[in-house]
Amino acid sequence: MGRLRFLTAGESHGPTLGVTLEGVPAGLALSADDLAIDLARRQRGYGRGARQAIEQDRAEIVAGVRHGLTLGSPILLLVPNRDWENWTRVMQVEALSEDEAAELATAAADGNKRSTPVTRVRPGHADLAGALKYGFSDVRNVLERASARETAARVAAGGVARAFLRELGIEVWSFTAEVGGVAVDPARATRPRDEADASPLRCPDPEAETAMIARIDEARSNGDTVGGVFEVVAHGLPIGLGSYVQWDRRLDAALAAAVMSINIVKGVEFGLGFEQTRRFGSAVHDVIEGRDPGGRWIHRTNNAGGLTGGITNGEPLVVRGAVKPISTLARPLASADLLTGEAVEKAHYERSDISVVPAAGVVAEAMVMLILADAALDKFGGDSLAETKANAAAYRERIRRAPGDGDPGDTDHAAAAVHGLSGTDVAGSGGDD
Ligand code: EPS
Repeated sequence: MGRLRFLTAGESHGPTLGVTLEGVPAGLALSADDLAIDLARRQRGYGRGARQAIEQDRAEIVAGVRHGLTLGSPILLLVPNRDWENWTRVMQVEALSEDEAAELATAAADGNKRSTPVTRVRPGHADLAGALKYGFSDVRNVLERASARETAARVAAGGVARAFLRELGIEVWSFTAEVGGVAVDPARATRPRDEADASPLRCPDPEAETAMIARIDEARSNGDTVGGVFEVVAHGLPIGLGSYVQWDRRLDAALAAAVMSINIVKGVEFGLGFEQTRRFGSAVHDVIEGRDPGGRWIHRTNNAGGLTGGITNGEPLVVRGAVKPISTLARPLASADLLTGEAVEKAHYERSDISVVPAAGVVAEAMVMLILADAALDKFGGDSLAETKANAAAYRERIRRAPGDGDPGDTDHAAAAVHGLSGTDVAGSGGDD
């Protein structure tokens, strides 16, 4: 990310999560209520765990906004952990006094799980590698940050990106495409977007959703967990975000990294994805039908998922993420003890979710929106929203016309012929020196 940057902080049971977001232009209307919508969507979904009954995530805007408008300065958002009040001693920021350490030790000896150092590492979690890497003897020091609770901060930041992208006519949403091997059938995906979003699994296919719920119930009754696939879709993207000229400017690469960074995601695909490898080229590539009277370029299909050569091609962006089953199991797998190195019958368990595919989709929306906002700022610049919007509008107007029709934005030889200039002169005329 270049123009838009963000970093989160916070432990799952610490006082608060936080995120600093820098690069948002001045003049964007923003309120805590706007951000609360996606935060609530992230908490929902059939198969979520008991923690979500404790939390009511809300981001407090503590910097970067004045009188409801962004200032162009870093935006700081805080999402307090309500559960913190149950963990104040275990997660205390200050060094423990002798009395406090003794109090924790006594609680642990009395069987209080929270107060007991975690040493039975969970297969599939960051526990073992994290503890060894950082030299911890209590895995809590790892799991508090490795927990997907951190994604609430990302969703808060994603809400800012959503407000910005809306100003540019770009909308992003997601749905649950698969749970435990049960997939949405596009022919039965009849629910309109709002209805799908409000359904238990945020799923457009009611029949598939019923079968997905049965898979989650099956997992729950076996003390198990189950994964799936989400799909994120972005509409309203102009042709030309990202670039083919350098590896780190390819938008598909940035999006894949962003989605892959979500704790539970194990794979990312665009459009037809891996299915492309099983077909001939003639059954994969999207025939270009030409420009419609409104100046929009039409592809017959969207197998590429809205990106060709690392650049948006004007079709909807379609990104899917593979969600692994959560690694904290109510019926824990066998594992080993970090301190003794010996096998134990059961890994650590406190509480967990059974399935988080709908929530992971909301987090992926946030990550996609942050990357798209960065790409839009890279393309259109602007220190104020008005400036960004004017630049974006001028660009959209230009690409509605054919290259070579004399538009000052054109730089190729056809344009040079119209202007009666040499290629060299045109290249020079496009610069601002
Ligand atoms: C999460 C909060 C966590 C977990 C979950 C994500 O809360 P707690 O640990 O207090 O139950 O429910 O984290 C994991 C699935 C994990 O493996 O770490 C949340 O708010 O999303």
